[in-house]
Amino acid sequence: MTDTGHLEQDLEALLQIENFPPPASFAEHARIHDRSVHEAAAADPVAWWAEQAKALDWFTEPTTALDDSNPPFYTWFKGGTLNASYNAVDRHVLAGNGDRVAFHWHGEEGEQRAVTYADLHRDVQRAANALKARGIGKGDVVGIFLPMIPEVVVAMLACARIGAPHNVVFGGFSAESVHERMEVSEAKALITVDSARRKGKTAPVKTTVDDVMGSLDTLETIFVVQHGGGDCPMQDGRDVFWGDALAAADDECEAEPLDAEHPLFILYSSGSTAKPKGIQHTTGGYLTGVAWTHKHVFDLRPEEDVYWCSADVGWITGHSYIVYGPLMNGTTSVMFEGAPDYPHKGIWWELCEQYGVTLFYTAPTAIRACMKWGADLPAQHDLSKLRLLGSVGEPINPKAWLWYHKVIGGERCPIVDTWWQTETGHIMITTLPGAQYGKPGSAGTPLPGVYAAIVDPDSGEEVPDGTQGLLTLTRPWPGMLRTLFGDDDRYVSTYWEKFGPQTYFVGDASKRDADDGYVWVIGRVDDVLNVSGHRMSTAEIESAIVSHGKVAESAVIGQTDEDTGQAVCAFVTLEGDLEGTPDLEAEIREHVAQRIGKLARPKRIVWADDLPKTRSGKIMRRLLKDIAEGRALGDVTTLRDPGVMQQLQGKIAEAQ
Ligand code: 6R9
Repeated sequence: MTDTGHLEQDLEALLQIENFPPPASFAEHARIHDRSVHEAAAADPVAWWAEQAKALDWFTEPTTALDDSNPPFYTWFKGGTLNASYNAVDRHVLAGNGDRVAFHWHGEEGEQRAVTYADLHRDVQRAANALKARGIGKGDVVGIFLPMIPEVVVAMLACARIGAPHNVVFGGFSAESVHERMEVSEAKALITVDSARRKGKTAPVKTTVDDVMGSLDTLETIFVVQHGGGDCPMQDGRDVFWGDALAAADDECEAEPLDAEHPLFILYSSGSTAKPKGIQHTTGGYLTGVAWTHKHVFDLRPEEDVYWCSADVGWITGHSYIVYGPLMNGTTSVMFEGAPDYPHKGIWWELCEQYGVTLFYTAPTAIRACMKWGADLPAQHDLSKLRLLGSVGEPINPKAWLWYHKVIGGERCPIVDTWWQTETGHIMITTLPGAQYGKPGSAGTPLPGVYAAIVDPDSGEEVPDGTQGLLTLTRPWPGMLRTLFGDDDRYVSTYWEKFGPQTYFVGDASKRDADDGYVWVIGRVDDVLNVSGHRMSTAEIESAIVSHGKVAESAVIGQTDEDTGQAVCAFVTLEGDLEGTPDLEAEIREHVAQRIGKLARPKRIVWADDLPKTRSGKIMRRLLKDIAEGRALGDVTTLRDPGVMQQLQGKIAEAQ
């Protein structure tokens, strides 16, 4: 029998196992061995979190842990002042750890840079002074649109040092998305790059940003990091090379003492309307949450471990578990510029071997891609240093969990499946790896200090164990978002109206096992898609499609997809009697890439003469999903014109 045959058989056998207790070799040395931490937190959650806040260096100690007098506008650690960049860098240098590597950066073409805490300390101070020199100060929003290079960390920490909230936009988004996010956040400066490298090709970034940025008068400065090379026109008075600005800047910049509630950053995320939400996080609570979870969920030993989170800094996972969590704890991390399949499909495992990675954190979609590429690629590398694996972004199917466990983890690494959101700031539901078993497909239990309930959508009452309901969080936690940038009303209506100001509405369906309280997160209940662990809004993609001149109407659904979890499938009706053609399909896909970014391009476009609508004119996306996924149709009698469905079914049959 082939090796693949053996592996299939082994995985089938593992599928029979329900629980995977921490391997003895791991549990012996783990930071936490039992559930006593959960119990200690339950005795007084607020006091317990206040205790964890002591892991940070405060300039002034907080006086009140939680102020819940005006729900849902909760505040944490009032009276305290601190600085995120001081906690990320200065205190490690002051403790004599300046020579410790913060990031082993690995470039696409194999370049290597070891960035120490002392390097960060120097560059962050210079960068902070460079920002100040351009009139940027406390409270001014600074946009960051950079690839995975060490400068992105320096830029974020420099903003934090002077109290300028950063607004990072994922490098895969289009220039138009950057423009929109800079406009709505009234950004005063943008830090971007000349060009970005992707799989051996170099794409201009600065020139595309220039094409759309002209009309923004709040934006006074564009800093340009020179990285990918190529032509880079600079506008007099507005544009400055990052390297020149740092070289000209003074190398000392005291970290500004900031109120615990001072906004550290805003990060735009997709919601159920076309307008992205500016999720706003603060300093004291957020840092407490990311520091505790990073240390205990990953069982981190900063002196020994080499940690790698494969996300992009442009997402919340990057903010919390590439930048702030790891740096709070003085971690040595790997940062990789490139894609998982460039220069070859074994590059991740090559890097794990090369840098001696011990803790590895990635997304199910990446694991599924690696499964496809075959177990012989990781087998070519020595992965024996790995001792813990993590997963985030979407539910992990048991088969992928087991493959990860067996092929990457060599059956000796616990897997932490971490459930959380941009809004929650840090991990909320998972297992503490030395204390709880892993159960493939279930994230685990709420962490100490975190409280969840699964409720009936109508009554808001808790559903019995084993029954599907809506996931809610029932107590405030320090890393929670504080509002949506400039839009308190939308903050309240999105998260706190459905079940009242004490119950945070998550937007995910879930169920809980009776015997051990493990939570299974099933997926979104709103019009939010999850493609390769990236959150996107159906409304946002629809409005991009409809803005194409030949399109009359569009409905977007997330079609279940073997590789990416969900894939964007768009039903499109055209203007007049235009006919759908492959060229037009390509045009629409390109149009969406322009408007939002490549990641939002529909994988599939279905030409429709009409869309199924209720009598009140609402598009029935549920029916479209049934059609796209080849299911029998449910009740169509509420439709204004049930004939539409037959026509669509005919189209789908034709295409297959
Ligand atoms: C961190 C992050 C949040 C949504 C969330 C849920 C899904 C994330 C998950 C998971 C099942 C996990 N999600 N982690 N579902 N198991 N371990 O991904 O933030 O981009 O805001 O997405 O992702 O649906 O509500 P974000």
